[in-house]
Amino acid sequence: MLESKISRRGFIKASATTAALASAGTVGFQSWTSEYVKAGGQTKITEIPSTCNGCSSKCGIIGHVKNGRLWKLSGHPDHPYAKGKICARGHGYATLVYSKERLTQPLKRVGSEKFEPISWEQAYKEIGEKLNAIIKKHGPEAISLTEDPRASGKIYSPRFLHALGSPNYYTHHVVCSNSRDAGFFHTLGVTSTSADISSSKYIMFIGRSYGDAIRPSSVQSLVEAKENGAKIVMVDPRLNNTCNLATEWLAIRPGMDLAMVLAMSHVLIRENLHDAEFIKNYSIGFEEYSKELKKYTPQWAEKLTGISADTIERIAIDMGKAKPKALIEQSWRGAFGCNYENSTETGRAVALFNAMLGNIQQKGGSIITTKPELGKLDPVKHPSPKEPEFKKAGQDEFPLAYEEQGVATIVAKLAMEGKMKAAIYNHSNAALGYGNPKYMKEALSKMDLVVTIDVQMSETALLSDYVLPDVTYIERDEAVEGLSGKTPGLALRQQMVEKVHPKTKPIDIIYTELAKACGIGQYFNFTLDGLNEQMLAPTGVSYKELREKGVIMFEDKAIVPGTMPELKTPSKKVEFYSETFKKAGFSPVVRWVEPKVSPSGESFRLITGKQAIHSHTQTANVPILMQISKDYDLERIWMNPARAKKLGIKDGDMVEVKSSEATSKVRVKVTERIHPEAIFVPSHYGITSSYLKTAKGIGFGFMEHVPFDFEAWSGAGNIHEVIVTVRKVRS
Ligand SMILES: Nc1nc2c(c(=O)[nH]1)N[C@H]1C(S)=C(S)[C@@H](COP(=O)(O)OP(=O)(O)OC[C@H]3O[C@@H](n4cnc5c(=O)[nH]c(N)nc54)[C@H](O)[C@@H]3O)O[C@H]1N2
Ligand SMILES: Nc1nc2c(c(=O)[nH]1)N[C@H]1C(S)=C(S)[C@@H](COP(=O)(O)OP(=O)(O)OC[C@H]3O[C@@H](n4cnc5c(=O)[nH]c(N)nc54)[C@H](O)[C@@H]3O)O[C@H]1N2
Ligand code: SF4
Ligand SMILES: [Mo]
Repeated sequence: MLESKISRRGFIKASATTAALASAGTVGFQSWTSEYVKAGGQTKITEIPSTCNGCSSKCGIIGHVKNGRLWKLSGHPDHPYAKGKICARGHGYATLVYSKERLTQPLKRVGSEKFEPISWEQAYKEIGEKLNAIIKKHGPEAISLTEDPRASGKIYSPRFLHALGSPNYYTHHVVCSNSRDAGFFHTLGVTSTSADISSSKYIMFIGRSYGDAIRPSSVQSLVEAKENGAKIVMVDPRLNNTCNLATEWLAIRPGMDLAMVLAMSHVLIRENLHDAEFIKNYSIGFEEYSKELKKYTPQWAEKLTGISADTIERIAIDMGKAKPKALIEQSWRGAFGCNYENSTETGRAVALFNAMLGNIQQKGGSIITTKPELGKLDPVKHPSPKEPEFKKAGQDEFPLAYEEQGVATIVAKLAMEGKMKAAIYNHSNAALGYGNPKYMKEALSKMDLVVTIDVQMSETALLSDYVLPDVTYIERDEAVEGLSGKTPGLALRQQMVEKVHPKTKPIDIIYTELAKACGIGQYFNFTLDGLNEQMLAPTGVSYKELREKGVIMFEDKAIVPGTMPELKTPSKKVEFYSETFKKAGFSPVVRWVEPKVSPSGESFRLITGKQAIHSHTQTANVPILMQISKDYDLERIWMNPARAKKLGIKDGDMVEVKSSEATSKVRVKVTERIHPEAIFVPSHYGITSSYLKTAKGIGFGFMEHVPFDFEAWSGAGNIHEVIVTVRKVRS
């Protein structure tokens, strides 16, 4: 079996360089700021608590500001994700504020990739007129807005869109966790659980890598679990950088995780190791599911997964014995967030396996988190826009997708069909990262209006009619953020330095002013400070106090282990059998589903994942981070030596990667750390915007090879359903 063969040698080979990067504490910050900090005279240092924008974790940070310039950052000690530390991206990304390649003024497109600067007034006037003309001709349902939701965006963006009468608000989850979220939501009533890692005795990770896709506190909790003697099983076609902390690596065939979880569930019931009491009290439909599970034996799963039946049996039995301090971590994107036709069903099977262990709300188990009650704007003084009269586009096609997130790429499909006429992108590089870039480019070109709000000239901005320059997170205040977790809390992003470019504006101002130009200004008759005061009202925390502290946790409201909340599923219980799935035309109990495509002996499956020093496309142009990629050749694709040998490919060779969609050239890292069937493409290279000089041309554009597609259950992008061939070429 592959697992034992590669695991022993792979463990030894786990790269010291990348592991060191994963835990980097500081990046040389002083060197780049020193030229800005005026020497001599009085040095004034202020410390401002805020939140990082290096990735969606939004860890708490403290900005140390010297004479008005950002000097260094440290982790906020009270923030649950930071716990006093931030990662290398957190340090490096902050250099963006002083980058020479930022957007500095509003732009209007005047030709292919050609822009001219315009005033804010002109931008608002023209965008307002165009939006209103589209609404008049095609109705508000022809308008959409997509973003990576951050604290202010979450409030301002949907409000703006609803004021225009459109429900079409989308998030980036379509290429992140739409599948997992749909699977979990219809099973447990939440799109994700949290995991009480540090108290757990047996932890299985399925395609989730704390050591690469970093959140500082997650890494710390895993170290604690390891020190407490927990068993840590890593299921990944790749020996990722968390494997340094693992007790076992299972090099599964990509796309086959569902088979493994079904077989483990089969063993749990066969061995009578499931928590019958929990199942009786808190679930429905267990009988139907256990009947379905009879056929999913470990021997059946061995053929699909490449993991031996003995290993599957042993792990399921050991987890059953360790329950409730045993869990399959809820995962995020890697294995079943958005990748395969079977990903929603994998999400469901994982949630149900945890339920069978009875680990929900238990110490060392899965946690349904709690969040603080925040106030809303006073409805008399600040009336909310009416709920739009239409359903969000995509809801009919994908009724299982979590409604608040939607299926963002439906915008592109409808644009191709001539039904979507306007798209606003805020804090989103959808044209490069959400779907096949060629398809996205054509779709965007078919719309009457595309507006992008960004801090740099992203690929999406390049395809837009108007580009509006946001200030960076170092230069702005944002709305109050409610933190959900075992303990609920509050965090606040705050301005650290004066804005560097006078013509940039934060989105609360952009939406407020644009709303006026659209004739919907009455819905934005409040200030950000006023909003924050009202959001904080029910919490008993004053705005002044939150501004001073940056993070406030409500320890007295922490979840008490063992107390089961009422679930937000239709039955209010864990659903082993789902009427919702049945109504949507799917099997009400989880069944085995094949991935859409499979590699032959000659071809490979393309898979992707994070590197500790980059966040999607947004960090690629940060010189201090990209230099690490260059120094360690991190942009190379990974290939197994057995396959490389057959193809006459050696480490460092240049190869051509060919799929149904594209042909690319890139260098190879030949390593035993990858399953022979897979090619791993690190995220996120292949930047094509010529405005991003540091990043352009380095590495490989993964999404270029991904056919534009939707997973049938959740609408997710199916981004690992890609087959490629590889051959050696001259460099
Ligand atoms: N450094 C960094 N950290 C980040 C981010 C970032 O951009 N950069 N972004 C944040 C965001 S938005 C997200 S969603 C999370 C994502 O967090 P993760 O999901 O943990 O991150 P990924 O690296 O995308 O995927 C994790 C692992 O899944 C493996 N994998 C690929 N295919 C399969 C498969 O078929 N089966 C199994 N079992 N494993 C597979 C990959 O080899 C990879 O090691 O990271 C967050 N943290
Ligand atoms: N190959 C590959 N592709 C992936 C993934 C992968 O692992 N591999 N991961 C997927 C995942 S998990 C996710 S979540 C998505 C993420 O996809 P996106 O959410 O689109 O993330 P980015 O590609 O980083 O693009 C973010 C954009 O926001 C801009 N931005 C940054 N800061 C600000 C700001 O303060 N204000 C404004 N207005 N804009 C700002 C950036 O410049 C950038 O253009 O990518 C997915 N795509
Ligand atoms: S994990 Fe790193 S990049 Fe992400 S928010 Fe935290 S410190 Fe910033
Ligand atoms: Mo993500």
